[in-house]
Amino acid sequence: MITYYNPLHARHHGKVEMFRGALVPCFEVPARVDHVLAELQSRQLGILQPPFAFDDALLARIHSPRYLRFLATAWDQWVALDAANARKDILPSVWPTRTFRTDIEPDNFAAKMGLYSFDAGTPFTAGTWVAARAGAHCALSAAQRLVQGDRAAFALSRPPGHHAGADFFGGYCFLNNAALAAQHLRDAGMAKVAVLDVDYHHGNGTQACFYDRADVFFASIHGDPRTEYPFYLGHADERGAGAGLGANLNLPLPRGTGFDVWSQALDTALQAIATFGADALVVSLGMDTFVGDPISGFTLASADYSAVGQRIAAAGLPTAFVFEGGYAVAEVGVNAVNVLEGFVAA
Ligand code: SP5
Ligand code: ZN
Repeated sequence: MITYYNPLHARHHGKVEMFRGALVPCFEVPARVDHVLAELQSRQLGILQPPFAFDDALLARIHSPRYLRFLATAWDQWVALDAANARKDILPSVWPTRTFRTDIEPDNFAAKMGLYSFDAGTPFTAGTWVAARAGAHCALSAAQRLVQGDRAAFALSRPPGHHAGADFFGGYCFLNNAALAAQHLRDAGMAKVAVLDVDYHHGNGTQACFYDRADVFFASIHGDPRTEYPFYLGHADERGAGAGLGANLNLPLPRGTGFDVWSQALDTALQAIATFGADALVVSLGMDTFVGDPISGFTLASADYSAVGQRIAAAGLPTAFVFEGGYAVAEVGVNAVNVLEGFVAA
């Protein structure tokens, strides 16, 4: 399977995130992608190719211009405040919640950070923009591969993307790689595209990007937002709005869910995608459903991921896999490549 690997991913390397009143080491680390790359190479599964050259204007098909301008300049703004800032990550500390205005971009840098984010767990570092931008180009390239007729392609990148919305970052995500891939497939002439999000966490950003659209179906299997991050979206009654009513499917499951029940949800999602009549599929491939994941609550085993790949392949659609979460670092390579190998074998 052609794999678009983001060689700049390690430029995004957050030091700490806020957790229970303390700054703790980041879970979303460069080694995650290194392990997937090593496993692809040892099984001779991924054929690495450099991404296509894309105009950054494609990023604006999903993200707002002012948000993109902020991401591109945030680090320089931060260091301009105080040269000593160059040794620290940026974390937001103030947010415009209900009743505040978001139409005016403040001049104050901390206020801008809050305007464009939704949690304090997503540090912005010196290389965040460079890494996220290159990763988005990998996701666009995987989509382009499908346009050219390939059965499947893989975007191996970080930071992940599915929590990022049109104009906000959070949940370790800055640019919504899966949404960009889906939009690129639409722009290339595929009439109907589906996004299947199997990350442990609800893909709130992707859902929000397509919630009122009938041309992109979003299906997600995730921890119940009543107890699980990102908390404020991902309930079963969110079925889409306006023209998009019926084109959003959330399958929240309780902490502790194992493969028996999880795989039934997968079949439900794939059936809905078939009924929708998608021409292509984007998979938000989060591996944090693994039993050993340090921040998640499902109990899938490494061997289960081969079956996941097989079932996705059985949908018979051109499929772009986009790497998302998964924080059991030592196992994330085996688990992700099990999905891909299961897909290829099917
Ligand atoms: C892409 C992705 O998977 N993003 C997930 C972001 C989750 N951020 C919140 C993490 C909360 C950490 N909770 C630690 C529980 C340790 N028992
Ligand atoms: Zn996740």
